[in-house]
Amino acid sequence: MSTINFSAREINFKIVYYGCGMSGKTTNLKKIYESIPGTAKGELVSLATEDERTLFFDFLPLDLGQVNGFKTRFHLYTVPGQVFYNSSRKLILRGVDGIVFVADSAPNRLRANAESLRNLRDNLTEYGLSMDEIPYVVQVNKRDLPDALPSDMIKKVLDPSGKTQFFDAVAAKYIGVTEPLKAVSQLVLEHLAQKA
Ligand SMILES: Nc1nc2c(ncn2[C@@H]2O[C@H](COP(=O)(O)OP(=O)(O)O)[C@@H](O)[C@H]2O)c(=O)[nH]1
Ligand SMILES: [Mg+2]
Repeated sequence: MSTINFSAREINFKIVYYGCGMSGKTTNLKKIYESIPGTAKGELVSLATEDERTLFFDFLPLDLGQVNGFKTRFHLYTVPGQVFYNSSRKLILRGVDGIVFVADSAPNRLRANAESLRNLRDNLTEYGLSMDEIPYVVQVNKRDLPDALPSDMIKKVLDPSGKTQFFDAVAAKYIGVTEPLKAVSQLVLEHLAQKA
C-alpha cells in the first residue's frame, strides 16, 4: 500500500526482501546501500537480536525518478529468515508494495527456499493479499557456489505463476543486485498506474 506525502511531494513504496535464513537478503541491502550516494539515502537501521544473523530489519529510502511530479521513495526491508521469527516477518509485510524473493542456490537449501515461499504466501493471505497481485521477482543468489543447483531447477520450485522474472546473482560481489530491485520497482510503478 503506497503512501503519499503531499508536503514533501513524495510517494512512498515498501519493498521487502524475503527468503529463507542466510540466503543473502541483508547482503543485498548492504550492497545497495553502499551504492547509493549519501544525499539520496536515509539511515540504514538494523535491529539486531542476540544472534548476529537475525538482523531483523534494514531500512533504506531510495529515490528513483518521478511520477506525476511526485518523487518516488522506496523503503527497503529485510525479514529474518529463521523459521521462529514469523511474527516479525508478518509485521514487516504489512503494507508491502513489492517483494524480492532471495533464493539460495545451495543444494541443501532448496527445501528451505520452497518453505519460505509457502510461508510468504501464508503471511500475505493473512493480510488479504495474494501472490498474484503483489509485484514479485526472484533473485537466485549464490551462483558462485561450486555445487550451485541449476537455476532452472530453483525456478520450477519458486515460480507460482510461470511469469515471474528471475535474476541470477552473486550478491556478495554485487552481481545481479540492482537488476531485481529495478525490475520490482518497475512493476510497483506499473501496479500503481493500473490502480489510478
Ligand atoms: N557464496 C556466496 N555467499 C553469499 C552470497 N551472498 C551472501 N553470501 C553469504 O551468505 C551468508 C548469509 O548472508 P546474509 O545476507 O546475512 O543472509 P540473510 O540471512 O538472508 O540476511 C553470509 O555469510 C554472506 O556473506 C553470494 O552471492 N555467494
Ligand atoms: Mg539478514
